[in-house]
Amino acid sequence: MKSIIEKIHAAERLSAEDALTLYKSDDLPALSELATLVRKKFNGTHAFFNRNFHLEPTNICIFECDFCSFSRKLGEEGSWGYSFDEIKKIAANYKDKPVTEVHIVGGVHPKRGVDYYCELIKVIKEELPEIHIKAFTAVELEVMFARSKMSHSEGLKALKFAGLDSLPGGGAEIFDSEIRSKICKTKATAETWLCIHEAAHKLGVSSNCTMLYGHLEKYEHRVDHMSRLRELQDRTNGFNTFIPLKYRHENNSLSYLPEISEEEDLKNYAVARLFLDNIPHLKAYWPMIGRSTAQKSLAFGVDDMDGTIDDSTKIYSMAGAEDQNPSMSTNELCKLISNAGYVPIERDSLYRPIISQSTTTTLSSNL
Ligand code: V47
Ligand code: SF4
Repeated sequence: MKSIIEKIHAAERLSAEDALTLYKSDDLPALSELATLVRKKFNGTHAFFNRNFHLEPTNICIFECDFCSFSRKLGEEGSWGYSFDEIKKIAANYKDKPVTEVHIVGGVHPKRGVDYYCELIKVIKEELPEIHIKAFTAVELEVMFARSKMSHSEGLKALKFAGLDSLPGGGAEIFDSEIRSKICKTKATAETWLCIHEAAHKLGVSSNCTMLYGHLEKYEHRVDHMSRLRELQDRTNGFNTFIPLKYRHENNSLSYLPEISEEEDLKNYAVARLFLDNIPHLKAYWPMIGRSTAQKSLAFGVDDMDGTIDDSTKIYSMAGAEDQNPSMSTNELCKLISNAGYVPIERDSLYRPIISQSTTTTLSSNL
């Protein structure tokens, strides 16, 4: 541990072995102190949030990931698929609201190709021309590109032309092929996931990255996963933020696994902050981890709380997350952040601060 602490103080890169040693340590106060040192180098005392909503156009999916509580088969009870008219109405609801981002992910539908998704983007941009569209996991993209007989680069160019602004980080799960084959064996491989994000970065489309943890994987697999992300980031610098996603165990085929403890969640955030020395932000996605742990995570390297959400996502509530109708006002987000000792900053999707009248009012009433 001593040599790792020296490396961190000297801003030297940690090895995979160092990360494993950190994972095996139970010294949470030391991990908190070290991760805070590094988060302050990246982001000072700022902690970010945005005003966003999610759109999950369908939960119909050709895959059967063991950890997924969200997907249904075509025609199965509980499945949904919005028409373009319905999507237009959802977007129109936000016309007078100061949201800056829509996050679009869904099931991998058996029939839809690139043209469909270009049209979907256009429908939203007609209603909300200024909104940042962060859409489609690499898993969805692989299938839609193959269906439209397009290369990764051709498909991404078409979506970018239609108005796609960035990619979310979903679908990465855990890259190790043995564990991946046990929890989501038929969907995009690790290599494909990385290849699609690399192609996006080369086209100037930045993205996020995630890691699903707390299921069958071991610490070694998490370190391998983050090593592959760090290596790609060295080459492209296209990742904005890393989002660890804790496996939630209700209503899916891995429900027999217990969920891991909050201490393990906080440790995971700290190790990620210390190991991923080239990804500027670390996000605690509060609808998945819960508000209380998200707030604590600010002392373990996290600098981003995601956003207001507006009760627009089902992925985590269906998997047993505490918030069954996730939504937070900017006031609540600011309070959560300032009560943890950080300065709340509203950001856009590329982490540029947004200073609006309402943020200034919220900030001054919370500081
Ligand atoms: O890829 C599915 C995860 C992801 C469960 O980019 C589960 O800003 C835990 O990637 N327990 C999709 N996790 C969501 C996602 C995301 C979320 C928030 C922000 C961003 C971003 C991206 O959700 C899937 C999978 O890893 N997931 N089921 C579950 N039972
Ligand atoms: Fe489909 Fe995504 Fe669920 Fe896997 S995680 S079954 S790809 S919706």
